Amino acid sequence: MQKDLVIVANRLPVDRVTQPDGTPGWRRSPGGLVSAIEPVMRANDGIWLGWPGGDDQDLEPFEDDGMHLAPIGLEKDEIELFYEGFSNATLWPIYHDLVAKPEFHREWWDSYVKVNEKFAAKAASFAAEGATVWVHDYQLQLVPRMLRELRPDLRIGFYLHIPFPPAELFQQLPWRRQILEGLLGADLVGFQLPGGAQNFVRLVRQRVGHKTHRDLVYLPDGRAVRAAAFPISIDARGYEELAQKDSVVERAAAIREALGNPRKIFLGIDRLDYTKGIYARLRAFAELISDGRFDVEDAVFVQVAVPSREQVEQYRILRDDIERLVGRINGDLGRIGRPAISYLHTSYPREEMAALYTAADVMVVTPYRDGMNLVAKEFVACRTEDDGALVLSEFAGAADELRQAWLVNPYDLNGMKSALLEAYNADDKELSRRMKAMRKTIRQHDVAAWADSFMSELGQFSHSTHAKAVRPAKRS
Ligand code: GDG
Repeated sequence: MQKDLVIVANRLPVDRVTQPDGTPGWRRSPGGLVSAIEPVMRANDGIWLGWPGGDDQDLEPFEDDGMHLAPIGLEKDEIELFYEGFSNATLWPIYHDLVAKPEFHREWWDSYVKVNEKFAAKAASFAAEGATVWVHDYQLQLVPRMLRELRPDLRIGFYLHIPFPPAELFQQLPWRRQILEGLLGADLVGFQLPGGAQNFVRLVRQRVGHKTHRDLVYLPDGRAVRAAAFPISIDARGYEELAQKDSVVERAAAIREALGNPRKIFLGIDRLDYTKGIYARLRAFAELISDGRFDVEDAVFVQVAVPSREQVEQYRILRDDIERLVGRINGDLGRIGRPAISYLHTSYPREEMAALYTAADVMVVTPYRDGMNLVAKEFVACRTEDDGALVLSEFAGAADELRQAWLVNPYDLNGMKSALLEAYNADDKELSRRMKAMRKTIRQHDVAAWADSFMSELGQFSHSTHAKAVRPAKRS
């Protein structure tokens, strides 16, 4: 089964589930990436390769709702060394400003190389002559070069979903050169922001010694690699429609009611990750109550912390820290039936997410560093009445586009307190002016535009006389 378009990502867009009759099956995992890439895949009869989660080994390619998917199994030790280790405890902290201390272990690196080889070999076997392969994210940075060696005829794109760090941090990586060379196997390397692309080009010049000019890297073999920004987005129209569904509107009212109809609801929704700044934002909110600026009768903070990477030590410590803080704040400041913080350690269906976005008055997104942050964009898309306030970290990629948010430095507690207070007190006219502008931006730059611009840029490259043009997605 050879295809003209191959998507390679760490995860498949489905999760393994046990069906009501006890047999194993698949459930589509929600998310912007799937809705962005699905139409391109359909238009090009593509296939998506990735790990389905778990340690099942002998899974065959299959079709799910018209999409071709090929599972790549990871062994138990690979999950521990490649995924939890090198990907999530070495690369993730280095690429996020050292918010946590990265660990360097040679056996983690060895496993990273081995798993990247496995993904590259699988991609090579599914790609037709002159096919386009789009590799995703920090877990697979060596795949472009490995794949290029196996299949020089392919057109290869790579997209990094997280920030690409400045040279001063990246240089700490004992395997920095191999990673840069791995990425240079691609024709087009995409980043969230122009700064990431610039960091990459500068590092390639300094560390690998290739000639560069603006966003181009010239390789000794005559190839040129382009590094550019393609800020990812969401299915804005899909969220708008969801937020207007009767069931969602009713559910939003029920949520407000269940919280005791306070004057203002603050909302945070994040994967439980130390980059997201959950702890500091809850402290800022609690201080506003103890300072007498908010009253628990008038204001409540709903924090949804979606379980994430629970096998990694730092994530377990973070969970304990946050839960201790929430307990202390509620114990000190709450009243009967009126906790200051309503804390939920769980994940929700998309409809419930939309109801929360609609029910909230002030959305608080304060990561220390974030590639983009789709939650901020989803909140904006759901505010079809042009109301609601967004408090957004300057260090989230989304801050480049959502300039009308209350932008904050998440390390500055007093600054965050002022922004929360201003957002709480803003009048309707001010809120509407800001939200209108943000909604316009999100509608114009949606995820379909993101995927189309990456694919059409990648379509400029060709290494084979058989190379096929990538067809743009047919969108409704
Ligand atoms: C990485 C980068 C970049 C969350 N909880 C639930 C749920 N979600 C969905 C959200 C949103 C997505 O997950 C989270 O995306 P973010 O962008 O906020 O954050 P990361 O997971 O860290 O993603 C990030 C992104 O990749 C894309 O390139 O923006 O910077 O770190 O779509 O809605 N969805 C459902 N239930 C939940 O409980 N259904």
